[in-house]
Amino acid sequence: MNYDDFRELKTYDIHKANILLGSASYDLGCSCGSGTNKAPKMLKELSRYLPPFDANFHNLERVKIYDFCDISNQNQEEDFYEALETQASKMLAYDKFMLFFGGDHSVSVPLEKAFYKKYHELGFTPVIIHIDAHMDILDEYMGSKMSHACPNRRALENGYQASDIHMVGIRSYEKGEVEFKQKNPLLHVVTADLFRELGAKEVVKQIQDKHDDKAVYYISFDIDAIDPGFAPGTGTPESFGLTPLEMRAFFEEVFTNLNVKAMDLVEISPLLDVNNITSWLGLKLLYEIFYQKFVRGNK
Ligand SMILES: [Mn+2]
Repeated sequence: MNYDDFRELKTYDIHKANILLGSASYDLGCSCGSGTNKAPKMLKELSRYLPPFDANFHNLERVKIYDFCDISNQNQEEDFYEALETQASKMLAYDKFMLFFGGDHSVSVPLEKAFYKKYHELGFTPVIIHIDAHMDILDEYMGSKMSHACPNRRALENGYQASDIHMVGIRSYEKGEVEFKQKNPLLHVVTADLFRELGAKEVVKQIQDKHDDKAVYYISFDIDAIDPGFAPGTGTPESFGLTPLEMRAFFEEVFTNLNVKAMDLVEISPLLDVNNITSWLGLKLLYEIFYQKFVRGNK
């Protein structure tokens, strides 16, 4: 018998789900090194081999994933991003955890926009934690405002305040980004080096201290935040990145201390990978998150 995607964690009853999964199979926002449109399919295929446990014996079967949609490349860019925002709004209306597989990082733009609209209207403060080697804050890159180098700039236009965007793992800069950061000092940047100096607990505490209990968090996780030695399958690999263990420790702090409502995992390119280790790492980190968010303290 072949296993289904996510094996024991999969449900076909949306009301039993605690996670709604969307796929944004898109890579036209990439500058160099494409193939991220193949990631959702690869992640789901590999998940068929993953037993329902984290790394420490914890059973994850209370986690139920409902596969909501797969939006793929279409001919016109606007149509794709609009379709994505529409689907995200529908998913968020269920008040469950929204998880999206990208895709290049441009897919976060409509997802974060839908997230902002929903929670701002309800009186919450939507906050982004952008985990990445790059700040992604250029107004445009190679002629495109929807490049994967621009999502945080679009987020600022879509309602987010500079003080509500936290960037973690940063270590590579375009000149325009450095200038923009200097003009917008409220943007919170934790470089990969600063992360190592402070540790996961202190980084999350600093994020938490900037907000009150009305904050709801969107986690945008670019796999290139992790060092390319561990995560080579990505289009813009950057040396001196975080280790998988540092990332896991960060997620443990994030998901046990902050009210996280949505997350994306972007920039994995199966075409550039080695033995699928980058996809595997993304999946394994998600399973650790599943424990922290849905099982721990909920026994
Ligand atoms: Mn990046």
